[in-house]
Amino acid sequence: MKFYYSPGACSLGIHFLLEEIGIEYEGIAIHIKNGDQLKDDYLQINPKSKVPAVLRDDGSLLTEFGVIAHWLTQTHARAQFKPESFEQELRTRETLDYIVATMHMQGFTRLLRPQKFTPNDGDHAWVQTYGTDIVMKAAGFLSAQLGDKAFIMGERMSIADAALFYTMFWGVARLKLDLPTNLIGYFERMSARPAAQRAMQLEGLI
Ligand SMILES: N[C@@H](CCC(=O)N[C@@H](CS)C(=O)NCC(=O)O)C(=O)O
Repeated sequence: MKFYYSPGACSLGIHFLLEEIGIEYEGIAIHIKNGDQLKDDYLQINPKSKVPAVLRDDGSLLTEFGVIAHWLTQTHARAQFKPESFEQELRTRETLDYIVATMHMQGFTRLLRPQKFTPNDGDHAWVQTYGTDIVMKAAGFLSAQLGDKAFIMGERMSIADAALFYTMFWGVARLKLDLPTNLIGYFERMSARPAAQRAMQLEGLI
């Protein structure tokens, strides 16, 4: 399979998952900072012009973080990531979707790319403050859910950890936000895992 990512983008969570599961894949960097996602070569592969994306061996493309994570774990690591019950599966997906759709898309995007939300440079600080509020509110919920557990859904890793890992890479490592201490500790533990180290090295982040 071919895996399309941009260094340090949300695709880092899928990169981490690929390394954690230990699947063979070809990683292809699409540099968002150079606008590679909008160039014809990539648009022919993924007209949505986003990463992450996975081109499967049957030639079909999968997009959307949660869907890619779900497919990877179901097809390549079923036992390791098998939810204990349907309720646990639902709660895992609820957590992942909250991290990606709210914390990332609504919060971090405002913080990191305020220009996407206003044509006026003078409004950037306001947009970023609003984004920070969204991130911190989400961090409060996630901190309470994590408590002193090893992973966000309990003592076993789940696909929601792939999402929490990349958002904490932004919040802790990149932006150094004043986040709850258990989330900072979580990021330190997760980023020390060999799979996280490999993913970050491959993306040139460490
Ligand atoms: N809904 C998509 C969102 C992915 C997304 O927003 N990716 C960003 C990088 S973190 C991207 O490709 N941005 C390129 C752009 O906006 O032009 C998903 O869940 O995978």
